[in-house]
Amino acid sequence: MALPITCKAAIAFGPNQDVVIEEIIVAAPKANEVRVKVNSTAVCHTDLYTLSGQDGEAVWPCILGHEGAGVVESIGEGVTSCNVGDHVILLYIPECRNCKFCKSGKTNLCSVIRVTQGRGQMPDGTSRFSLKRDGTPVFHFMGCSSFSEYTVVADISLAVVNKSAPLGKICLLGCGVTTGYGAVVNTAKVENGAIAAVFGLGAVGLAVVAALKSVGAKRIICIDTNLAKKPLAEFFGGSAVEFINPKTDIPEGKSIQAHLVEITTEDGAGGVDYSFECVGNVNLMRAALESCHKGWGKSIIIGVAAAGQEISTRPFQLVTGRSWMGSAFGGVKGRTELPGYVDRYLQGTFELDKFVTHTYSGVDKITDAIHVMHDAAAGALRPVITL
Ligand code: NAD
Ligand code: DAO
Ligand code: ZN
Repeated sequence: MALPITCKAAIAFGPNQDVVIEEIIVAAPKANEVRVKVNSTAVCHTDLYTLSGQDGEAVWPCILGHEGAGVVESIGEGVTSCNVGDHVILLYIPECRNCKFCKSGKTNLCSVIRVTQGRGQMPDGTSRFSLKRDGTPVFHFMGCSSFSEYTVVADISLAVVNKSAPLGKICLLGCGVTTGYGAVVNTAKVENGAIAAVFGLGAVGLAVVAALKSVGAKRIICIDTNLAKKPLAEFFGGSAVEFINPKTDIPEGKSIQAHLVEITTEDGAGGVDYSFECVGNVNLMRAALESCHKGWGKSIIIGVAAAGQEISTRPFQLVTGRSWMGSAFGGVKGRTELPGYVDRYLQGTFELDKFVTHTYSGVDKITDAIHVMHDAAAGALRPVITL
């Protein structure tokens, strides 16, 4: 029988405050739960977004972090999908293989623990975390809480992967890189020879660029307000990349969508075949949709906008054959598909290393890693903290 563990974690006490490193008690896993010794975690823009108070669903105090990988330390009653010592990637979209969503064959949005996960709880409605100093319960985050030396997750929220893969790299498969890649191959289903536009070149947008290259896109038009992203786009997308800084490269008074339609016009009509919004800005979402070609253009929303924001366009944009779609975790079913992504990384056919721009050691450094994500000049894609 597993006992409670005392360890350190980064606690988010409320919006717009630095996380605080505290000792916590991590309870033993209950039935169908797994306790994981977190080896590595990255910081994703979504952690910052929650910490900034824009996420209406956040519950405080909580332990953030959702791009994590580690080793199974103990398992609760009834767990058959993993064993102590297995190497795992944490999943913020679980895969139960049994709910209406999982069985539909149409989506990766398993919903069996959605309600409690959204409340920062384990599936039984309670938390496994508490502050050591006074016993205050601490909420979970996105079913993962990887900013802790140990975490407890539902057994359906783990992908068991090849033990020879470096956990400090494959933790990235828990969110941003998989999301960008999956949005191209699963959601948009981009074909060889396509013309695509990518708005925003963080880790998500650059993963979109890499995937577009891998499927043979003919033109990959990358839009970012930070010129420093140009060489990165060229690294991931090669010679198909064209870079546009909307602040400097577009004539005064002209919209980015008008510019994109103009530079892609052939036989009297223009627009990209596919566009991807990877920022979380509703104005860019509109621009991305309106950059699409009449008759067939597909625009995929990946960025997460602040709570309460709305998108708009003229409905005639859709009547005339453009599609507006969204993608969560790239449509990827984590337990089934992530082991294959890890194997492709090990074979050298899937890029992860270049996304790791900063490395830190120890849970105390999570604050530094969060700060580096806020510092545009640092050019951070993903800081990875080895716990
Ligand atoms: P990031 O902050 O690292 O990257 C955003 C990029 O957008 C930066 O390069 C920035 O310079 C650029 N940018 C900002 N404003 C711009 C503008 N007006 N025009 C052009 N470029 C602009 O973020 P990230 O980690 O790559 O995440 C991107 C978005 O995707 C976030 O909103 C995140 O929450 C979301 N996300 C969604 C999913 C999903 O499953 N749908 C998964 C992971 C992340
Ligand atoms: O099933 O209703 C649901 C929600 C599932 C979570 C999807 C979240 C996707 C985007 C969040 C960004 C992740 C970092
Ligand atoms: Zn399910």
